[in-house]
Amino acid sequence: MKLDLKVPDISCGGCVNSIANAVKTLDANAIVQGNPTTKIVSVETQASETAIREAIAKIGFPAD
Ligand SMILES: [Cu+2]
Repeated sequence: MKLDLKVPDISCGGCVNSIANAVKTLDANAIVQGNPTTKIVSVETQASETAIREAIAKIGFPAD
């Protein structure tokens, strides 16, 4: 499944890395790409959207 999430609080590559690490605790094979300018984070994963949203909100990056 591929998700495009709008994550307003990302401001740099470090934020994207933090999100990638959180997603990878759910799915080690997930592919995460984020753009600090557009605030769009694309996630390719087998994990559910709900689980992804919870995991990233927990580390301070709630998605719209
Ligand atoms: Cu950052």
